[in-house]
Amino acid sequence: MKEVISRGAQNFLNLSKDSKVLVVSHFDTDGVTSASIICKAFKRANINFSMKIVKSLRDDFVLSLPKDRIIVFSDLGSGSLELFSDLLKVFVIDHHEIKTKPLPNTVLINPHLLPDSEYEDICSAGIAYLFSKALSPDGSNKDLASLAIIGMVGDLVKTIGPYNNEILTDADVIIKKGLQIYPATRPLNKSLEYSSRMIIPGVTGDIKGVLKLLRESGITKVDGKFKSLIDLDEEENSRLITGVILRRRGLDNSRLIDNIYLVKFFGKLEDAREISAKINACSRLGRSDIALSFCVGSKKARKDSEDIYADYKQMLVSALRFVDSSKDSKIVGNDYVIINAKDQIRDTIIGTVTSILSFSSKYKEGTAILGMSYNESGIKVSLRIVGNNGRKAHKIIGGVMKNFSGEWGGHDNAAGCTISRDDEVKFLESVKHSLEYSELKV
Ligand SMILES: [Mn+2]
Repeated sequence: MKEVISRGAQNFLNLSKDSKVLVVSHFDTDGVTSASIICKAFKRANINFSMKIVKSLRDDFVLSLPKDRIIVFSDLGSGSLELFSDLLKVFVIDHHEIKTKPLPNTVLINPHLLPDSEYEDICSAGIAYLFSKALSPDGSNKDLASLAIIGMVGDLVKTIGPYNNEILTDADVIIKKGLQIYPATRPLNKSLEYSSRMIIPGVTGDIKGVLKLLRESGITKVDGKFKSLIDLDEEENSRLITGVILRRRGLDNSRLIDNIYLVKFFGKLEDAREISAKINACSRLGRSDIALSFCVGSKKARKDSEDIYADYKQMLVSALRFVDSSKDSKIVGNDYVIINAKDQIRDTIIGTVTSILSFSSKYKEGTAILGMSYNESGIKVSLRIVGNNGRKAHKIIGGVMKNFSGEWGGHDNAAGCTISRDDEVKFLESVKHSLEYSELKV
């Protein structure tokens, strides 16, 4: 792949002298950080380009792309290779599944091209970084490695091989092992209260419980403020871990302690997960433009992203409250819950809402949580499976979607699809049947 990257970069530099470039990137953290790396590297190389950030790569969008430009896709494109035949020249920087062979006009840079024995899960921002490094061999793009780390954290990359190691070595990053609450760089009372990724019963969302846990762990205020996770000494840290484990008895604690990536951002040490969460919030509320400006270093965008992030958290709280209180929009089965939120929860956050519910201690292992929200043209459906009991989300959605038209995709624990609004009732019946049937098999 080294070869493919360096040849691709040379090829790109030659071709972009004579043609304009359009970059199309995905709107999640990995996509936006990829776009920001590409943006900075292209500016430095004096490349004439414009940029579009999209929620998904729709066929009609691909077919409407200008035919006289070089198109660079990042964090998407590998599933649409056969649609590029009318385009001038295409570069795909992506890590999603490759569905068909690339056409002669397409340069595909994707870790799935690595032989099985060398396969490494490199996120798109990581590949974009390696590509940017190849664009200027003098090393002037090395500062972009930190953005790749944010993409890596956003996409929960787990396998670290030679490529990811190269990125980690180049980046200005500090890696610490610690409790998976975040941000690790802010006062603990806040990160414990809002720790939606790792629910601590009696603590998450409960400020009294938070203070009790801190008191028990012997963590006190210094200058009126609680220490942050990364500032704890060893003893405080181990007492806190004990307190958390006691409260999470019976829950899956295998990922309780994991790597925490700290990167320099705007001159300050930040928890990569928090930057990722901010980017994500901007994109989900339709402001990927702000997320991108934030990543390339705009102070104004940094402030704006902060405000959007606050709104976003508020929106999630209201959405969860809606799920809790609304009776007519919920169907509760033995091993499944269906939330048909219609227009009460935004389509861009329904996936996050079902994820939070699946991480909470509310539902038992194996429960299928299905959320449905209206979007501009149809209904967005998200399915999550609590824990890991062998029930496969993508199999359930894939099975149901045999009888409906619309895009779908996913993996073991999470899957989703979009359907037409006319199919709402029929889909509900069909998915209910499938969830009841799939629970019988378990
Ligand atoms: Mn990605």
